[in-house]
Amino acid sequence: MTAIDLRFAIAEALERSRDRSTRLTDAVDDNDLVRQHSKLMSPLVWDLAHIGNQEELWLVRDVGGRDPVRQDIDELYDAFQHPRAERPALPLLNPTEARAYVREVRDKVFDVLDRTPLEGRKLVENGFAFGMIVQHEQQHDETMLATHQLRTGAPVLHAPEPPAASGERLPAEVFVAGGPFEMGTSLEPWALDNERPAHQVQVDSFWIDTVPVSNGQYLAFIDAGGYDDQRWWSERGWAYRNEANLTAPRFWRRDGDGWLRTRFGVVEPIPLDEPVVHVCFWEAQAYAAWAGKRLPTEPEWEKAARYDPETGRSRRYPWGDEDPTPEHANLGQRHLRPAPVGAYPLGQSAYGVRQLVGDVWEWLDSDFRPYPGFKAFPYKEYSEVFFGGDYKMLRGGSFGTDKAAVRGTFRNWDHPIRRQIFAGFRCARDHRPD
Ligand code: AVJ
Ligand code: FE
Repeated sequence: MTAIDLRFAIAEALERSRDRSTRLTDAVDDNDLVRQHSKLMSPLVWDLAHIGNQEELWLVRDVGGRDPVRQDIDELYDAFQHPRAERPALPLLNPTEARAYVREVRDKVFDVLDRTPLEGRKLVENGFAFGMIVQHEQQHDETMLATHQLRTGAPVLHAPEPPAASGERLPAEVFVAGGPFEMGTSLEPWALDNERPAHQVQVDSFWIDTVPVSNGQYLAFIDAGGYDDQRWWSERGWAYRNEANLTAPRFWRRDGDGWLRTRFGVVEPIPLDEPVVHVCFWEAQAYAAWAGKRLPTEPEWEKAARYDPETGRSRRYPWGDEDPTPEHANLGQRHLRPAPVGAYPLGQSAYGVRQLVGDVWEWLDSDFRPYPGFKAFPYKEYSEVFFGGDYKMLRGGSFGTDKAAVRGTFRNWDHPIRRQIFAGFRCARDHRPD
């Protein structure tokens, strides 16, 4: 890519993320922007100014070497200074001020982008710092989308329906032969520190589901009394099931003999063929045990997603090396729900596994740890401070993840009890030749 093409691609990605932040914050009134819709989330106006503040810190001050725009507010928007529950009580910028702030920062960033050579310094090589900030904004946009899902009231977001299932009869699972594969990346220019470096990993033979677990399958687990049967739950999972009195995915409620769910303000019957979403790790793990299976590990997921057994190479995405298009995956909030299981035939992996990228994040039975040779870059607070904590891995992105913020190597993590994120799962099992 030439320097001009790279600058153009950066500008396009910056604008796409800002259009999305604007849509998510303009959809509600000022009252709604400053309110806390859930203790788990920040007020939307905090996310907006925090997006601007990170952009100011990295692109205006560090990359651009410019004077601060608003040094006085750094502390308010430092996620490590104030837990989410405290944020509404802070003297935050009001919606008008926050909008003016992100605009002012962005104007300076476009000027920095025009004048900074995108080489010579690791932080800017291949536009990395700009890519990091694009991903940061998109990550917060997905968080804001989750806040929208938690708010009550009439629908304010609208989008067309996702594509239908392809209608083919797919095998329930595929076999992945044991052997080494290359996990992670040393080449992907905008990959974040925890995805690096590329390294060989030995994976034993396993089977993995062709598609994510559907609402219909999950309902069978509920109907079989799965929530009341301790056999399927791990010790911590059972304790949390009891503490939180879990009986169904978040946002579901009983309606006579059936169930309804609320999705961005719309109350609707549960679509049986759609991947289940808004379950925590413990629920995913219990379902898998009930089904006689288990959750995949992170190396298994990445091998099923990236490895091409014909060439022995790991691809950038399940379908190959091309960037995602709307035909490959349900990404970018183009739709406000996952597509039915079996959709996106063009997005399948070399093994024929579908919907690994997009639709729902997938819970995995792996903890968040660094790869061998990991180096924090450019700051420890993105990944390093979370290694070894009480987190489970999530892969593949959801319908609310932008294409800039997910890849075959992209690693996400969250506490195993979290249910407001757009996470589901698929199952795997050991290969037992006999
Ligand atoms: C990587 C999605 C877990 O949103 O908590 C945003 C990303 N880090 N701002 C999060 C992040 C700093 C992070 N996750
Ligand atoms: Fe952040």
